[in-house]
Amino acid sequence: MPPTKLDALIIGAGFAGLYQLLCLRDRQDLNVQVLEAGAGVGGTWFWNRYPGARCDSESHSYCYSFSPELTQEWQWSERYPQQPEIMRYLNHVADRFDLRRSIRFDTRVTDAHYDATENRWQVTTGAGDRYSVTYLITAVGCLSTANVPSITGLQDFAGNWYHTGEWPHDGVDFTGKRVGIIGTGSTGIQAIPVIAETAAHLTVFQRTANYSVPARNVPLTPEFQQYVRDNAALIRATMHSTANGHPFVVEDQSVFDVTDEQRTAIFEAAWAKGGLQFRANFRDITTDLAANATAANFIKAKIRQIVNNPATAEKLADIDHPYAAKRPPIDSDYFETYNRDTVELVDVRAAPITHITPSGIATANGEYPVDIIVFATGFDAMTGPMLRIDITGRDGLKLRDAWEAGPTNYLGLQIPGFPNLFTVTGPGSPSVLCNMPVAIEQHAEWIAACIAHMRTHGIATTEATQAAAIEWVGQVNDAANATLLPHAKHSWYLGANIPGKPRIFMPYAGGMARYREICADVAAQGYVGFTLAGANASPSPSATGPG
Ligand code: N01
Repeated sequence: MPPTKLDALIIGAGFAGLYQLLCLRDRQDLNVQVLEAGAGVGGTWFWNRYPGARCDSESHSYCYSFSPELTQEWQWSERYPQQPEIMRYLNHVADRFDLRRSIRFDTRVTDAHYDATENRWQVTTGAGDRYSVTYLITAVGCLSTANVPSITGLQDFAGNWYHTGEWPHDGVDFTGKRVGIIGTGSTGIQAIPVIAETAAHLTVFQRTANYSVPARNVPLTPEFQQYVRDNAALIRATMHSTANGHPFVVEDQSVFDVTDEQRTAIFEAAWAKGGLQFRANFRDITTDLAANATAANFIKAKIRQIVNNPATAEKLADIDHPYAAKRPPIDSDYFETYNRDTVELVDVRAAPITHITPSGIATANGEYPVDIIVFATGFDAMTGPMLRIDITGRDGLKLRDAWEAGPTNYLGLQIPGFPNLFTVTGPGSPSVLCNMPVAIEQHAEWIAACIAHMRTHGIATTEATQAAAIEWVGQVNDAANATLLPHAKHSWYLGANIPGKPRIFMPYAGGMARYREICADVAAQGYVGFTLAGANASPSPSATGPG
């Protein structure tokens, strides 16, 4: 069978793939297909069905904003949307815009290689189906490759074990079970209180203690829902003007502009309000160690106040990194959960996990019997979802070789040596440091505009130059170093959670608003930093990207 010929192929049907499809199929009338490994739309939300799975962005901002009609007709029920509600939303979007007819589900892309003679990408799926496409767009998500640590003995464990990112669709019944959960990142912090509600006993294996601020989730009032409808344009403008794409603005004051009493009052009010904007009360919490320490110490004091057992409180408050240097979790009764008689905290930094036995988890301090193990151990983030596809670019260059020392790309959008391959929210873009739908809409629109430009001007290939990519990686490093983010040595932002992964700060920390401007300038200057080639293409004005 000859391969199916398409203008564009999109890998993934999450937030990114759905909108990219709409941008290319409905606005440019291209022949587009989406291939999706899951049995339905949703991307990360299709797989992450663990107990307590909920978005930490507020619901009225964790959605598309490109369609005023969609915004007006959809109504969120809670301050933070739960996984099933996000799935209902994305299914609604798929139906409303008639996207499903262009998506093939249960179809995993295994291999994509660039054929220079035809200037096409040849794509193969797990079932052996082949596609030949002009533009290849990966919308594979940043956190879609589950990391199950290699711990000796897991294969002999007599009970069941699960990774939160590949959760069974019919759920897991913890009633009467002894459960062990490994990991206290955002996921573990969401799951632990919910699992503790039904488990007979829950043992939490903590390697790195973590900050968390109450989410204060509540049902949305009709007044707030009306406010969202009436102020959609303002909310969108705010999200587009801020560094992190959230609908709140970081206050332009230093923690040292106020007295100790005033600062405590501000932190108390933020703690009572809850949510990710805890860090937004002062401009220097994320950039200055001394300023950060005031927020960190406030949260540590809260932990000691909430947790009754002083030894447990000390383990929870013994945090080795600045606040928000790792992705800051928000929670519903996380620290309170340690006051249950049935919940136990084990410090596996002090006494590491040595192996798994048929009946439990063994540490240097002894064995903890469990019937179920939950791995809340995160993901091979950002590069993992790309590298598990065998991608080969120009002259046989494998992506895994091009990225051996860490991801090199330009604006997080294109990789030198991989013409006409575009990545949505790849490494080098703000993505995970931003409210994701905001980052995704900007990327999908930029990519669509680039493809439209190519078609209008008879350009056959667009490819990031090596010089622009190297310069951009420098900017990504500089942006990270201007913040406290690199101070968290065990962070997945740095690839530090995966043994052997190069330690490179992956997302762009310069802020979404700044990044949006840079990308717009690059396009306005005739795609500076990209080589545009083809019958009518004029050469790129400069080999390097924006300064
Ligand atoms: O994963 P993580 P996550 N032995 O990598 C521990 C997004 N998210 O799934 O810190 C013992 O943050 C590891 O310990 P350490 C969000 O962007 C979004 O929680 O490496 N422990 C850590 O405690 C988030 O940042 C939402 O020392 C081991 C934990 O496992 C990202 O997903 C909700 C270990 C992993 O934490 C990832 O969060 C939830 C081992 N061998 C998540 N290996 C939303 O709101 C790992 N750990 C949308």
